[in-house]
Amino acid sequence: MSHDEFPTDQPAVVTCGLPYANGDLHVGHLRTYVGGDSFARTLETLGQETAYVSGSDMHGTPVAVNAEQQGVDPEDFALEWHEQYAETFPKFNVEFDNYGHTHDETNTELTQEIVKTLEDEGHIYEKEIQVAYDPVADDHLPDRYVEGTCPYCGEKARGDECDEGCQRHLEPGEVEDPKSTITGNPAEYRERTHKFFRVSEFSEYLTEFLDGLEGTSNAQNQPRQWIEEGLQDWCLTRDMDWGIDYPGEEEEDIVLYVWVDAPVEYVSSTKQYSERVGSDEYDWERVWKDEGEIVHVIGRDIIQHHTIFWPAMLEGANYNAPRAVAATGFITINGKGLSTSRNRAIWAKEYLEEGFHPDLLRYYLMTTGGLQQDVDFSWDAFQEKVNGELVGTVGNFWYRSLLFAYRNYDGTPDVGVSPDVEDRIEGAIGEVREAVNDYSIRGIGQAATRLAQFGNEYIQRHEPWKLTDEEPEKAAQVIRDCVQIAKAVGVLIAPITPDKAQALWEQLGEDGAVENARIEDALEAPPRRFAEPGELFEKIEDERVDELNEKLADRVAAAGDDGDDEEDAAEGSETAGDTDDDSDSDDNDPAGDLEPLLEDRIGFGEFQDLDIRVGRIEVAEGIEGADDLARLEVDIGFESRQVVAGIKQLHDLEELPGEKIILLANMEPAELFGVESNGMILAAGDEADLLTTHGDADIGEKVQ
Ligand code: B3M
Ligand code: ZN
Repeated sequence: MSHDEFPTDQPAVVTCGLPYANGDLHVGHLRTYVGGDSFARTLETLGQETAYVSGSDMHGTPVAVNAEQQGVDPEDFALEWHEQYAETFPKFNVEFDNYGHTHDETNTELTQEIVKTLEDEGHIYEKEIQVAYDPVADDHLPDRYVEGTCPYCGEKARGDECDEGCQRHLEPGEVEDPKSTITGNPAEYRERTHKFFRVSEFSEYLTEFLDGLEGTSNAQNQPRQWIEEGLQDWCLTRDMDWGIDYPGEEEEDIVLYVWVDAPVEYVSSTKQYSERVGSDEYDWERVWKDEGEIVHVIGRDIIQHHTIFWPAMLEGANYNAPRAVAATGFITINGKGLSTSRNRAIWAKEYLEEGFHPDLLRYYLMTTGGLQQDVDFSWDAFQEKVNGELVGTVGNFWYRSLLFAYRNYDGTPDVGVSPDVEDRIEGAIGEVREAVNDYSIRGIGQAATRLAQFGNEYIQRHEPWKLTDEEPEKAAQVIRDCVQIAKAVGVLIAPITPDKAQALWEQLGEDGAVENARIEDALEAPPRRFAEPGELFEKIEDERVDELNEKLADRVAAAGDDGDDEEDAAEGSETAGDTDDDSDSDDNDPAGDLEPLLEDRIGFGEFQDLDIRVGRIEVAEGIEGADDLARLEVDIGFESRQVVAGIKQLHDLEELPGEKIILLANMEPAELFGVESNGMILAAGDEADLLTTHGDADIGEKVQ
């Protein structure tokens, strides 16, 4: 690895955390895979030799538990999901150079080889430890087969991770009050011999490694604390039969811990790519054993694995060290944690079935928050982003400049680009370079959108339509500039919205694929002639958003609150940014799972448009057929309002009459389960803590 700015002379590999092959993909996954894809594509436009790889994570209890629940063989189960993932990613323009899986021969061999090297180098030893055991099921209970309390933060935890609390990796035997997830019985601890990796001996190496590590700040900083607290050695084996055998111990009923073979797939997948294209074109060994630039894009819940265990393994086995770890934040849906069991998720399949173009979601996910921030998805915000930035700014600029050029000049006017416009485009290219080196994918998108915004202002300011007759040369110049800006926006935005950029490319009469263009091509003249352009983005109408919101609300309501946590615990599809709504904030991240603050400020006038009143609940009762909804009658001074609120499970309805609450009174009426709602009760937190006043504010008073 070098520490030169991208592009460097060494080949790069961008990897993405492997999804466990155990359930449908959703927007939480997509955020990370689209992130890696956009980043790798941008590196390529900068001229950096890059491979983008990942694969399905087939082993471990996340797969075994789910397969067992369905009564199927874990291999068949995982392979089926793997195939589905391999088909789904390209539908979102996530184009891996290689997408493998951890159970194939390449990964099995390479994992065993690496473990063997670690052993030969003296980094592995055997130790007797206490492992959880279910006496009723007569089985050992590795990882997700056992649940209990985290010894560090006291939250409910899985056998190998504190998924709902401090997010620490837990070693076998650590979880307190262990309970079997197979039978629900208390687990016993029994003595077993296991293999350990001397991670503790790498503390100094890792401290230095972290000093040079690039990526997001959470990945650079969190591990320092773990090192300061003292690193524990890492148990490499598990008592189960689904997984990769410990080398030389094929007969034993233990396998390697899933987190040993999973990251090795990054290497295996790169190797498979090399073998396919030939090592002259891309040499995996140069990347992984010598001097390549390794960039890991992951969900923030697996930082410890990528900044402690994995770099120690690489170092111990004489491999190259990662250059960067970029950890993405989580996704919330309408401000609440994405929860697969509660069906509060936007599923990949569902999104496509709704007929939206994948590039719209890509743009939304990549530009809504910084990589490491949590991003909220709502259909309203999606509509706003698409209509405002893609339709209103980018699409509008593309269409109006190309149409004007086509109608008046049959294509690109035959003059050179103005120097100040060239400068502006160069500035945007500089912004993209900077963003890549900051691992800011949002910065890449923003550079493109801002350039389109500049284009719109430019055309508006110069009003070429007024110049065509009187000052034809000036008009031609303005349009020539705009066509160049349009092309530049296309080149810059291509890593984020590849299909849409390709469509523009074709409208401009360019040959080949925009994905093969280099960033400097943004300054190259487009072909002299092109055909009549069409509009590339379409507005999303309000009715469509209403419909989508309703579908989502109904689906979440139908899943009810009985979408049990146990199912969540076994689902394990939290690769790359899924979180359950009841997981607490990360100790090291003050913002934790809080919805990110909005950057857009509003004026006082806009606040005044909200008619927020003090009210008093008079009646509170359940709504038939709706698990979560309550019908309330609220006195707001002038009148009594009927309001539907999703608080049935969270409050004792009988206790509510008489409570003072705060109501948004001029909310558009909505009908839920046949009951009209005429306002919105304000509440905060997962338990719908109802807002109120504490002094003399009268019923009906306006909140200001
Ligand atoms: N399969 C998913 C997760 O824990 C896990 C990632 C492996 S990356 C090497 O988020
Ligand atoms: Zn914990």
